[in-house]
Amino acid sequence: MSLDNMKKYYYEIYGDNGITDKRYKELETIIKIGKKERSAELKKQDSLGKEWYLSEKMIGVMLYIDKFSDNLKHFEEKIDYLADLGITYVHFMPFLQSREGNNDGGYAVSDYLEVDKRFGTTKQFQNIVTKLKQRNIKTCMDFVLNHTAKEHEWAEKCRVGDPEYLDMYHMFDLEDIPKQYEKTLTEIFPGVAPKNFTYYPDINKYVMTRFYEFQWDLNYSNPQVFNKIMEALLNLANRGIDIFRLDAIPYMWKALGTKSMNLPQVHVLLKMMEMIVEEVCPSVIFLGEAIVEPHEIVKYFGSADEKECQVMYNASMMVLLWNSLATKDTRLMEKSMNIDYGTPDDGVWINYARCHDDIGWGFETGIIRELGMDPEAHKQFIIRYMEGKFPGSFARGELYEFNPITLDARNSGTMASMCGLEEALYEKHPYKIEVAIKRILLLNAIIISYTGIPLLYSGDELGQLNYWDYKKNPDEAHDSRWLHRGPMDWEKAQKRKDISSIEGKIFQGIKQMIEIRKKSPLFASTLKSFPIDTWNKGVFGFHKDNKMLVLANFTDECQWVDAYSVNWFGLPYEMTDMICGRTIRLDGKILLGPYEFLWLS
Ligand code: OTU
Repeated sequence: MSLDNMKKYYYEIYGDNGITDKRYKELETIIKIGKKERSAELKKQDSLGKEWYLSEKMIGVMLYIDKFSDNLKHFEEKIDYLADLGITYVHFMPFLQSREGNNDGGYAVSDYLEVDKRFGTTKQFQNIVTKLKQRNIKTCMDFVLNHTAKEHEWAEKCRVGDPEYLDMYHMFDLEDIPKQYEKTLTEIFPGVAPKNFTYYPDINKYVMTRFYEFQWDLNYSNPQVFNKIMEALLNLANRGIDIFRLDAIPYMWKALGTKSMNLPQVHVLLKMMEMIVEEVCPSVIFLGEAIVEPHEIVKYFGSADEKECQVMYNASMMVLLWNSLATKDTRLMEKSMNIDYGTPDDGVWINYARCHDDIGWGFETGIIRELGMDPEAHKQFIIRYMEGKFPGSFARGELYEFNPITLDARNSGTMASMCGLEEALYEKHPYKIEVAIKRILLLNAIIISYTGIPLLYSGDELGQLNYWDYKKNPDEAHDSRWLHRGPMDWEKAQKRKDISSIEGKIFQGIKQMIEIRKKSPLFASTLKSFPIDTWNKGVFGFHKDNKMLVLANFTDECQWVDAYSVNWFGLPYEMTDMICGRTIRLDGKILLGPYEFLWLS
């Protein structure tokens, strides 16, 4: 494959001039070195291509090295635990060298090539990657490419006016341009890090800082930034990384007078990146992190002949799952998930219920109105519900980025606490405990069975509760996302084999579903899911062609589903639940207990 198209794009966005010529030559050298340094073993892996990501065997877990195993050294001892659960890819949260003090959980990288000393050494990481490969577990790393820590060497050189580094960030002498930018930019962390620029009196300059003040936005309109980031990426790829989670991609390109989000140039950058990966390390894939409107998210899969990311986060499904639990009404989920935004056949969704971030309530407001509800009132309801303040709420969470003027907010909390386990344990209420476990398994049942790659958030497989102690840490107290970033409780993990324990019920329940998934091509990402109107708003249903039917009761009461609502998709007359072996006839009525789900084939 040639890189002609990449070159064409490069000159298109950087202009046809002497500087571009120079930078393009540099990039060619970076690519050449990348190819040369790729080991024979990795080249062998490359020869098998990247279709592996479509397999039903893909099951991910995301974890913080320090929270999970203290450090890399101890991580090795924990691989058995992950393998026991059935995990086939591990997403390591940011672990590269990051700044001291608050570093946004590692999202303020100060060196792209070194592992943070807090976690261990680069060599230890290398060893882990090899160990994981031996067990057929893929390695995914967070690649923070929209910004670096202000302590990164590039930023420090830029700060002192080194001409080579001057334009690597968005730095201004006067306030006029920042002011113009502010007119159209939105605030990402309006509470903890308002505004998008920071003034540094020591250098008398304004720097674009869209996230935290210490996260300086890279300037991708400078080809040197693209080159340096590609150099780092290829270097890491050659250490055996299989999946790069590309952080905050919507923000990579900035332009005055725009929201500087999802701009067309971002797509050009990603296409170029993908072309380079195809050339150097074709078995590597990109997982794009773009928590934006669904019609914008799908664009990050790229086009049929020019790919961008192979995998994207299914943020809508995540939000809709929680909405269905809180409202006991699955219509918004069914209708929203039925919208065809044009996901390409080989574009795969990461299906997840919780992750390290907050939950932002992005809904299709048109559908909410169609259902006779007011979108604003509805949002207020869900925010308060997940916080645990709405009367009758089982959830225990916190607000994130609460805006006292608009009352807008997002929510933080662990899966178990937001599914009612925290409240139930506090009340020592056996029935409530059982029901909370059922909710947890229900969410997992959907993310494991719906087309895509299920991604678990470490700790959720044991029903880990909120970590309220984060408030004692001054670097974290202001950011409620730390509520669901507590340390792994290995004592709880010990109980996972005992199915009379809460941990055992959750862990074994999830493990069983993963085992079933991995054995059946019905769960491959090539087989699409289609949500169904079950004529019962409490029950979510979907089918996969005429081969599989899933029914899931999102209420705490028994529900009947009229088989006629689902039996006209060419499904067989008699189907068996893959989980408990129950046989269901698709005539008459199907009874589902509280939060019960059926995987029928
Ligand atoms: C990401 O999230 C990470 O997931 C966060 O943990 C980081 O703090 C952040 O980037 C900065 O590196 O706004 O609320 O559309 O939603 O990039 C989380 C993408 C975020 C953004 C996303 C960002």
